[in-house]
Amino acid sequence: MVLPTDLFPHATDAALKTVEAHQDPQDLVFYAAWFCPSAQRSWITLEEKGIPYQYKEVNPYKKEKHFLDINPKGLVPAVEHQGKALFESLVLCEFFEDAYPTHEPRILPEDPYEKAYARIWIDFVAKALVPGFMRLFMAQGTEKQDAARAELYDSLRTFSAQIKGPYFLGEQFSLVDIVIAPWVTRDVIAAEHRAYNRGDVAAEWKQYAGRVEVRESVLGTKSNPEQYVDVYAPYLKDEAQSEAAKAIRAGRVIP
Ligand SMILES: N[C@@H](CCC(=O)N[C@@H](CS)C(=O)NCC(=O)O)C(=O)O
Repeated sequence: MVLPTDLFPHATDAALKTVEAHQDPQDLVFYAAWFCPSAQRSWITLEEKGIPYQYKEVNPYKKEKHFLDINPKGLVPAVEHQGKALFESLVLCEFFEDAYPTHEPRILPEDPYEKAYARIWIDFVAKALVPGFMRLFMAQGTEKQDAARAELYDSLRTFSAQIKGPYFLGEQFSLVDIVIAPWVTRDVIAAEHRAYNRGDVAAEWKQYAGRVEVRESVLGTKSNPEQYVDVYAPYLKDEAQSEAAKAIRAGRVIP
């Protein structure tokens, strides 16, 4: 078994090219792990907006002191902006929007109602869809896997019923799309190991997922799918020891 501390050390494919293009020192240092779906959200936002950043790869499982000084929770993603630290993927996405107001496109609507509406669905992704995918990955035995898949499909159908198209809010590629994009990128693992099928969820979901996964910022932050296998193998055996996996197992909210 590959221990989390021995994970493949860096991004590959298109994501590696993006990393290589962001090695020069900048005001904004982005600490990420190539395999991390949370980090990919913030990374997609940086790429969408063309914000100058320096990419630094971290293995968050090593809990090195330098990184704990930046994020005491020891989780990626995190940033240092003009020497000050911040973390939490969603907070970072909103920080990029606020701290770089001239960098288009906006990822949240300007209108207060529309913005609040977007946040309702961002919250839904965090509370229903992400734990739903993780529970399906971690479920052992046919009965539990069937139940987890049915629960995820229910949540995905609730989400899909609100997709305006082409993206969730309509023409604007928004933070709602960004928070679910890393899981669209990884749902092939559920397809290969847990009988998940986009088309079985809903035609709207299949079409939407197909559009999100080919967005340039999503492709540009994606590593070779083969490299994700080692990362997810322990989840599929319910042996993962990440903070998120421990929380799912204990029925707690993901940290
Ligand atoms: N709520 C956090 C979650 C971040 C997170 O769980 N990151 C994982 C990698 S995908 C991590 O750093 N794991 C290290 C660990 O669990 O010890 C966020 O959205 O930024």
